[in-house]
Amino acid sequence: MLADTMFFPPERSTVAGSVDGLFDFIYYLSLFFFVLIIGFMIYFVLKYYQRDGHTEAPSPSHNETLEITWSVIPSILVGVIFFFGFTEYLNMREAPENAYEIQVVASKWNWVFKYPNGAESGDLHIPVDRDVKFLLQSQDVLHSFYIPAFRIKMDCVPQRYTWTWVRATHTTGSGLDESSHEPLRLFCAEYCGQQHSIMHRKVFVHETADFDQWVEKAANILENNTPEEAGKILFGRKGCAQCHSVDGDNSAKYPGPPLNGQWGTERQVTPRGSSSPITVTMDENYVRQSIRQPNSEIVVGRKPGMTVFTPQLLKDEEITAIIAYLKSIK
Ligand code: HEC
Ligand SMILES: [Cu+2]
Repeated sequence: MLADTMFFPPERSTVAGSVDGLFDFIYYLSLFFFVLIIGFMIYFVLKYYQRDGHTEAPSPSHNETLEITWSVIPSILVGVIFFFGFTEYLNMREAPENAYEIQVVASKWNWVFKYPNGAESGDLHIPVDRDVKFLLQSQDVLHSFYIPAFRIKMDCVPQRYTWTWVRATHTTGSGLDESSHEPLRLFCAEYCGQQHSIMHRKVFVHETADFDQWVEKAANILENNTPEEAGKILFGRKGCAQCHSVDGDNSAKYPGPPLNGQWGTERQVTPRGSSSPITVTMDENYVRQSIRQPNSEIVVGRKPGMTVFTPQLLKDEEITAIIAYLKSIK
């Protein structure tokens, strides 16, 4: 079909087929009328243009048959589009009962996914062939939760809840090793400020058994791993990796400085409200402050823009684990 070959990734949810069907219907209908109307226009121009020896015919004032035809046919077509669009919209609005519920919290410029057992992740993980409801929230401005392969998109609105749901039809791979998956893409589809373009994440669709195992492990990162390993997982899940490279990549792709090989080194920072930089050392308290109050001191040569990680977003024990990880990366 046209929609999923030209405009979208392959269909991966139960609603994708009808969304694309309606898209294609509207597209081909428009194409048909475009060709028809332009065709008649060209034909009339050639037939009736003003030239020597051609006398102007009086312009017709009224043609009832024609007028009824051009009112009734489009009305029927618009009615058909409305019927299919509206029934599918209603289906997409209301999640089936007993859907698995994932909370989605959008913020500038991060996504957090929270699962019923307390697990949290930065990339989205869902089971295949199961209704999954997303309860959406925003901590600051309008964001929009958009997964093209599922053909779902819904705004995340500050101060209120919105929701959408999906039933994925294909897994993205098997096992818990993320490198054996070909994840789908999730985007923020509402321009939300300076770093809007980093608000994209991966979507993993698991076999049911794999998902159960994943969500169980994810709920207990700190218990099931050494602090260093837990810190590495959190660094990815909490969105740090979107803004900081750990391989020295200092390009504009990453708004924040690279964080490998920094432990114990000195840097120049400008305290808020001051114009003269001071020298600080990357140690435990500096990292903690960089996370809790990123705008209190700005690294010289950088712009403010780091997410403020409140204790709800990142617990104290999690900062400790991230510190262990930062110490370990050379
Ligand atoms: C939205 C992008 C963004 C995210 C997400 C982000 N940071 Fe940052 N970070 C920055 C920017 C930009 C700076 C430099 C400006 C400043 O000093 O605040 C920075 C600075 C830092 C610094 C000081 C670096 C130095 O060389 O002195 C540390 C440490 C740090 N971030 C750690 C983290 C950790 C840990 C996380 C995840 C919990 C994280 N950041 C998430 C953008 C981000
Ligand atoms: Cu956004």
